[in-house]
Amino acid sequence: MRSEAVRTAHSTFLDELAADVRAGLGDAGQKSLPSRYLYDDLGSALFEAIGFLPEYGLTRADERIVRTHAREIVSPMRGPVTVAELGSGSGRKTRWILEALGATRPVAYYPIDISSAALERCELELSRLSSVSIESIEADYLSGLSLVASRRRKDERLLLLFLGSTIGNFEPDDAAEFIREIRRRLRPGDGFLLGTDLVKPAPDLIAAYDDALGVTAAFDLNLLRRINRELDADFDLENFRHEARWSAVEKRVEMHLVSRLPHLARIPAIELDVRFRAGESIWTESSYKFDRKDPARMSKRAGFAFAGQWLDEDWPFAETLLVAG
Ligand code: AVI
Repeated sequence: MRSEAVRTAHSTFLDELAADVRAGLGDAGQKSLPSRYLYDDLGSALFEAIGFLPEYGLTRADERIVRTHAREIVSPMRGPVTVAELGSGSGRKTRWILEALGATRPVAYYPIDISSAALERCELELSRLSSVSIESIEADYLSGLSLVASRRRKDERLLLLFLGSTIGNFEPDDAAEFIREIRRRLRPGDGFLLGTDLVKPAPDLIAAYDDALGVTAAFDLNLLRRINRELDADFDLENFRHEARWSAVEKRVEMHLVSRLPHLARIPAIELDVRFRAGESIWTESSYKFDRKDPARMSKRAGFAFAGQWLDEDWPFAETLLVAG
């Protein structure tokens, strides 16, 4: 039964991947691929490694803020609390929030992720926390959140965590819609902790997304390797180089895979041949950066009120607490 469900899920995934690859590479104009496909098992491991790079301060800043201010962050949450997290990550940052809440009451924690490997890692990291019960939800963010919201008791508040500036990987309109969808699933008084990476000097941003060791380049190129594996394509990784670009106007870092020479790649599973000119790129990710006031502004329109903000000095980053109105 379970393996049947897994097979169905995998074929749905393949259909979506095939449609996205066709849409992104099949037409003239800027080629692109959705960044969510960066995270297969190897991609997720490479992203973990990125968090340790000296050039990429984001993950450490996010954890520093949560570690330093956990008690203040959870202080508006009175009574029984359920914590849900979109994207379980390694669980390292969440530990501080759960410890702060768990010091005074039992806490139920629901990490939500489409990757079972990520959920397992998170459970392992947090399994020894006393007074915290963990139940992993293997689902996309909004379905997982609906499930958690429907399960909690009437008297339980929900604290939703969306850390790591993953919101920055959404296009601005999609981010606004996503926050509205989140609000629809919450009740007045529920908390929403949103992590956002702030704008910083261009050279720091470029270095963060094009590190000297080449880990981010490997993370980016692995996307083509994944398409080779899943769709039987023949991308030659040697034909591409990774490039990070900063657009000050759009306030975003873009990751591109730039073709080094004119060539053709074949994707037989979708009967597509993709022609590249020298210098032509596949746009693989946008990472939007924010000003301090952006999180409250974006969330206000969705029905959240500002309840507090904590910043990191070393690597400009903001953790913003919002309360559903
Ligand atoms: C997951 N996300 C917030 C990362 C970011 O910084 O946009 C993904 C990443 N891409 C390259 N390095 C890290």
